[in-house]
Parts: sequence; structure tokens; C-alpha cells
Amino acid sequence: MSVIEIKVPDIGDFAEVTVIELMVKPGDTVRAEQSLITVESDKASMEIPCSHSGVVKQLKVGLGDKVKQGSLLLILEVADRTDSGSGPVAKPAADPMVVPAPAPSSPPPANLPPAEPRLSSHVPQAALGGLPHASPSVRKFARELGVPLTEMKGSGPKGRITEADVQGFTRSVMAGAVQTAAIAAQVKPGAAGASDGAGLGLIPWPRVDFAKFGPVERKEMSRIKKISGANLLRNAVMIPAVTNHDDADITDLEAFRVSTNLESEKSAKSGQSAGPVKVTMLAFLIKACVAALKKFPEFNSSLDAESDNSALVYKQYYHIGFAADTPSGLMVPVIKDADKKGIFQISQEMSELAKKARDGKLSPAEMSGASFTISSLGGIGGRYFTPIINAPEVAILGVCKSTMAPVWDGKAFQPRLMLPLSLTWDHRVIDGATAARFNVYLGQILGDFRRVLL
Ligand code: CAO
Repeated sequence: MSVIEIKVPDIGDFAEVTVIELMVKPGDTVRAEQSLITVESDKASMEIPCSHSGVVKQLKVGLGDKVKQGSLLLILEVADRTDSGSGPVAKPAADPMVVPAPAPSSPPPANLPPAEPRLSSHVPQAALGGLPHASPSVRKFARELGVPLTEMKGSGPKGRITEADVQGFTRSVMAGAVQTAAIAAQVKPGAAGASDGAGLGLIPWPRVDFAKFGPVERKEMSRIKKISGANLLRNAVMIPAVTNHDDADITDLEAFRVSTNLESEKSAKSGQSAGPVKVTMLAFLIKACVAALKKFPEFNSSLDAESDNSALVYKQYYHIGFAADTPSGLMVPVIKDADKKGIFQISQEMSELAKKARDGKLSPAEMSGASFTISSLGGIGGRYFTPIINAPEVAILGVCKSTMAPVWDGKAFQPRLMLPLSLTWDHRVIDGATAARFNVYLGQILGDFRRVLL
């Protein structure tokens, strides 16, 4: 073992800087390149890395100390290295930052490697470019929240960033009013970092050379998939979403739907009506949801981004989006004013909008303004799923394929047609108990639409 002195390396144009954070203490084991202290000038702050691995014996600086290039930071105990048996060799004089500590009892340091990269290679350019002032505790607070100080403006003296600034910035990001560079990279289709999780502080996305394992073909994703993917990612990451699953007994409703469709077919054949409009279960679901949204208005609200999510905007309209599967990807056309329309009109509009979606002819107006969304996989299959909320809406209803199931009526099992419901809701706005009540009420209406009149 030898002891060496670790000194402040070349810090560019700064003559003297202040120590604002100590990141190690005596006894700590550090590895080469690990940050030791943070220093701050009037223009920037930067972390000073360690050039060697070892154990910190003594810290030679304290908070508030002024240091400059060559100032002694700490004494580090490092493992000796031998040079293929040729005995200890003095550290190269060319490295001014690492010199043997003046400890006569210690053997001379053995063949120390040249100092690891200088400060300039460790300091992000943004930091050198003018990071505002912030106290160590504020820096620590920002680090814990993952807030990039480089992207903030401080409200304190000389632009110093305060804890309140960090809190305000975090609220704005959560409200979607401000985007950090990392989030922007995540949501921008095709942007660097959009798929590697770098902005979230996650380990990098695995990059695999699939061709090593077998033949592969690369196909560009559709524009719609790229755009909806970026939106889905933001919504999945930013909304604390919970999903409640339930079943609704739609035995009588389905019988009514089938008989209604038979009636309209007959009347179209006899020339009494223009043409049969096929009534779908989804149309009934839209009407049932409108009734539930009226009873539980939070589900028809949005967080008010203008006031940093400190208020809810309750919508007085009922525009219901429905997810449509198209060859180019997922689209969400919107039935406007669903509360003012009947089942036939909703079915008719839905079929037109779904066709337009599949033909790629939906206008932006036909896809905007939804206050609640339904995603139905009922025509395909499955039992339950967890749909992702379509921000800034606060809830979405997922519906799967109805199946006959034995239901206990208190005396015997009865065969009933059961519809699986999956309600995902934003926990910032809605509580679990309200969500359960919403599902129960929705189930009651689907079981007997006369309840809407009560
Ligand atoms: N249970 C049982 N059968 C159902 C059902 C349900 N919940 N919902 C629909 N069906 C039946 C219909 O009655 C119809 O049967 P018939 O042809 O015998 O009458 C058949 O399934 C096909 O219905 P459909 O899916 O064409 O019509 P729809 O009104 O139910 O849905 C639309 C329209 C546009 C929502 C649908 O075509 C679609 O695109 N669904 C996919 C949505 C999606 O991708 N969601 C996932 C989003 S997350 O990635």
C-alpha cells in the first residue's frame, strides 16, 4: 500500500473555485473517476473526479474552502503495483496532479498509472456553460428528484436556484407545462435517446445484433405508430395510473341489441327506413359511460396545467373517444356530444369514423376534444387488459369480449352474458373507492338501462 496526494486538476479558466459539496469522507473506498467534491465558480459548478482507486485517508478541504489547480484535496491509500518484477518506480513527473504523499515511513509509490482524464472530460458542457448557483442541499434535492439544474432559472440573488424553484420546476414538468430536454428526447419520435431510457435515469436499452441469432428484416414503423408511441410512453410514465377490473351482466342488453338490429333490417327491407344501421355494443357502452360520467364528474375532468395541476377542469360536454385499430396503427376518433345523441346516431357515426380511420382520412378535428375514451377489444377477444390513459383525460375504459358464465342468483347458477370491464384512472384525480363505484354503476346501467332514468 502507498499513499498519494490527490490535487485539483486543470479547471480551465477558473482561477479559484469554492468547495460546495463533499462527496466522500475518510474511510470511503473510491474508484478511479468517482466524483470527490463539487466546486463552484461565479459561472459554473463542476465535480472533481478521482484519478485513482483507493481508500480516502484524509480530506484536506472543507465546505466553503477556496481551491485552485494544484490544491491538495485528499490523501488516498492506493494498492502498490509492481512493474513485472522490476521493483517500485517513481510516479512519472509528467503528471502534476498525483504526487507521492510526503510520508517517510511509506515506501515510495509504485509505478502509479498516469492520472486519469482531466476535469474537462468529466464536466458536462452544460455545466461549464453557466450553471446557476445553488446550495449543496438544493443540489442534493434536485439530484434526488432528477431535476436538471442546467435547465432551470433561479429566483434567488444572482439567479441562485432555491428549493422552491426546484419544486416549482418539478410541478411544471408533471403538469406537462415544461419539458426537460430528456423528456423531449423521449417523446420526439426518432430522436436520439427516445428509445434508450437515458432521460429516465434507467440503464440503457439492450442493443442486440439480432442477425447473430437468425435471419431478420427491418421495417420502418408507420408515422401514426411513432406519434402514438411517443404519446403512450409519456402517458404511461407521467400518470400514476391504476386499473380496476369488473364484469357487467349484459344478457338483457345484448338480447335488446340483437332484436333492435333485426327490427331495423326488417324495416329497411320493407322500405320504411333508409337502410339498416347496425347497432353495436360499443354504442350502448358510450351511452352508459356518459351516464356514469355525469354521476362521477371527476372522470370527465382534466388537471389544469395552467395552474400547475392545482385545479381540476370539469367539462360540461361529453365527447367520447373510441380506439380504432387501423392498418397504420391506433387512432382515436371522437363522438362529439354523445349525451345528446341516440344509439342509432352514435352507431352510424362510429361506423363512419372507424371507416375513415382505416382509410387514413380522419381530420384532426375528428380526433380531438375527447373527455373520456373507450378502448374495445370485444370484437377480437381476451378477458381484461390495462389501457393507457389518453392525456389530458383522466380515465379510460377497456372492454373485452363478453362470454357466457354461470352467475349465482342466490338460489342457483344462471347462465349470463358477462362483459369484462377494465377502468384505468389517474390516481392524482380519482380515488380507488370512486373508481370502484364508477364500475359498479356502469355495470348496473349496462344490466338495466332504465336506471339512467332514476
Ligand atoms: N363482446 C362480444 N362480442 C363483441 C363485443 C363484445 N364486447 N364487441 C363487439 N363484439 C362483436 C360485434 O357484435 C361484432 O359481431 P357481429 O359481426 O356478429 O355483429 C364483432 O364483434 C365485431 O365488432 P367490431 O369490433 O367490428 O365493432 P365494434 O363496434 O365492437 O368496434 C371498433 C368498432 C372500431 C372499436 C373496432 O373495430 C376496433 O377497432 N377495435 C379495436 C380497438 C383497439 O385496438 N383497442 C386497443 C387499444 S390499445 O392498443
